[in-house]
Amino acid sequence: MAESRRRVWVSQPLFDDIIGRLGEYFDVRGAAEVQAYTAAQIAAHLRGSDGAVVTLNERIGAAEIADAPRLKAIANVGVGYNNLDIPALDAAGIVATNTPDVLTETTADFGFALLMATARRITEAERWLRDGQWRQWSFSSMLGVDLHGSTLGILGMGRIGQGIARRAAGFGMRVLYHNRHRVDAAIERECHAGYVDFDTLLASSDHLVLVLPYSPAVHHLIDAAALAKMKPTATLVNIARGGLIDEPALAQALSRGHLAAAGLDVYEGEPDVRPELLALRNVVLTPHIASASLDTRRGMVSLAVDNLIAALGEGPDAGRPATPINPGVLAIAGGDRKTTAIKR
Ligand code: 8YV
Repeated sequence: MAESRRRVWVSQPLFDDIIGRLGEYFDVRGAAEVQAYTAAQIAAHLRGSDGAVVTLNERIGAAEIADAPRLKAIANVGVGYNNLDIPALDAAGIVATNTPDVLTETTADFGFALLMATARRITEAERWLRDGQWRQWSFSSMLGVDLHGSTLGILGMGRIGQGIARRAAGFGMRVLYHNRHRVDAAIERECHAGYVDFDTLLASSDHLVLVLPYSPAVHHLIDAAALAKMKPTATLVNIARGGLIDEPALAQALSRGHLAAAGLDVYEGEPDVRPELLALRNVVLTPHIASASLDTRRGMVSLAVDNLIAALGEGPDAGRPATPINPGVLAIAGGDRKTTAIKR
């Protein structure tokens, strides 16, 4: 009897033509519509699957994989992977991959767009106009903060942070950054960026952009104490993860004039946005769209699909997914589950 094909679960509708490539190797179970899964539903889907393509909304940890003995690879469509419990996946011998690089420039573009919208009050001004409040032009209405000649602070100097720094040079901004590790001198030179400690970054930035990966170690890094160290004229932009900011503390700082404005693309409880943020006029709010250009979202799905095919030991790169998060799992030899990521 012919061996049955291995099964792959695709958690959300992505791009059918790209996802279709999985069908060459696997039996693909996909979602026809956008889904908000419970943990139990995710576990049920993983239970019968050999591989999965997931997005940031699907949280996969020890509980979800405990009951998924067939699962060997998870391809995350996104560069951030705080939705995945990597130690638990490591322990289970499951390969995880993400989608870096393909989204760097698009996300840096958006970070800059959100920064400009925030500093120059673009969405607030549009709301005001649409509300019919523009009855007479006024010299002193909608006064914003300049980008040119100002100091841009970048928290997290990875690929996207560097992309934002390169853009800032064209705007005549002085760039400071803080990162877990100081980056190479060659990158600092290319980005015209100077390394400072966290408190100096907070105190010196006219505009501060958050681009660091989220982990419990940096939960609410931007809390009331950090906000108090910022200039009252400063703007804050977050395109990383909502959990980096203590949102009630931010809302309070914005409403009391301790910070000029904020631009947020990510939220701790997304898709729910706190009412106190929705009520403020000096916040630009976007629904987690920093990587959302058609080409880039297609590129992300394509990389995730290629990663999954390779991680499950098929295709031209069998056993060698391009962007593994936990490459150690691929390297492990011996033991049945751990070796099945390599071509059977
Ligand atoms: C994605 C993101 O849209 O890559 C990331 O980390 O936050 C976004 O670019 C998201 O992850 C989709 O799953």
